[in-house]
Amino acid sequence: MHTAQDLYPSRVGQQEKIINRKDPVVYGDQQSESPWSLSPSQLKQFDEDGFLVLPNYLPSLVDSIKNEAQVLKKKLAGRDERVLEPDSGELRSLFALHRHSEFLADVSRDARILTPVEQILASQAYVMQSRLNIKPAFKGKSFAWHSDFETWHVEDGMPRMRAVTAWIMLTENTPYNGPLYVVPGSHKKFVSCEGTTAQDNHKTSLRQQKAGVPKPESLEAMLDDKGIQGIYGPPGTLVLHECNILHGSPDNLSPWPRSIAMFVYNSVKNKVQEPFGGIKPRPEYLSDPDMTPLKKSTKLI
Ligand code: 6CS
Ligand code: FE
Repeated sequence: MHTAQDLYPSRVGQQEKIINRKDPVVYGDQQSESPWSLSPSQLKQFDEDGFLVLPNYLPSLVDSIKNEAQVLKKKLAGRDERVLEPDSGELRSLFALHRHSEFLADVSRDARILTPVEQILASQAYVMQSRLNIKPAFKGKSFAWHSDFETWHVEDGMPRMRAVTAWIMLTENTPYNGPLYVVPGSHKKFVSCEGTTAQDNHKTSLRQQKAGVPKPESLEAMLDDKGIQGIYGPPGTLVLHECNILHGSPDNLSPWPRSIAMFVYNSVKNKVQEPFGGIKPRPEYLSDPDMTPLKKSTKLI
């Protein structure tokens, strides 16, 4: 049984409601000498919008990440880390990049990424989850509107909103190839969703999420208020994405894949507990129990 107070109850059989965020967004605003620190205006933008786009930030890593992804696809053949598209059976996502590839573990520690992440979190961090989202041409299916934090809280036991996702565009992200839609400012609200969570929900939710998806009434309230913004950019663009921002993406109807590599950084001060949804913890490839703080690396620079 869970003993910690649940500040963000969701899928615990109650009526759906929208509540206020109870945690800071930017935990510290320290400026360091580092060339990769965010400026005060970038921190302010992240605080207000819940995301920040750094166009063409890591172009030199793109080809190496793509090559490594090909190796990992083979290495992980037949394993649960590979998640398939709902209809076509094409590869949709590949999880635990940092656990199966030294190179991608190096990318996760890259000072160009970890400096702004630690700045926002005002602490050291570890990679709780990493994945490749492939969004294959024509066959890549949508992701329903959701907050990542909602899932990590209910299914993984992440207690507070103190995590940031950094994702790197591996192909151009355009309005046509199933881009990410975000709701700017939505990270300051929390949709406490209806329903409950089935054991092993993750076996279906990664192909098509149903639990933890707000009802149309809640979505209308959030989207009408704050609007929708698509995130576009050339390969090598880095996006910093607050853990509770409402987001989703449409099907890819184009002949161009929309592939990204994504690393979820949880603060070491935000130790995961038992899942708040009363289910057993998800497998390690979805929520890494190794909370050893990452050391920034300049190896790839
Ligand atoms: O399950 C997860 O951890 C992530 N994946 C999906 C499809 N939704 C919630 C969260 O972003
Ligand atoms: Fe998500």
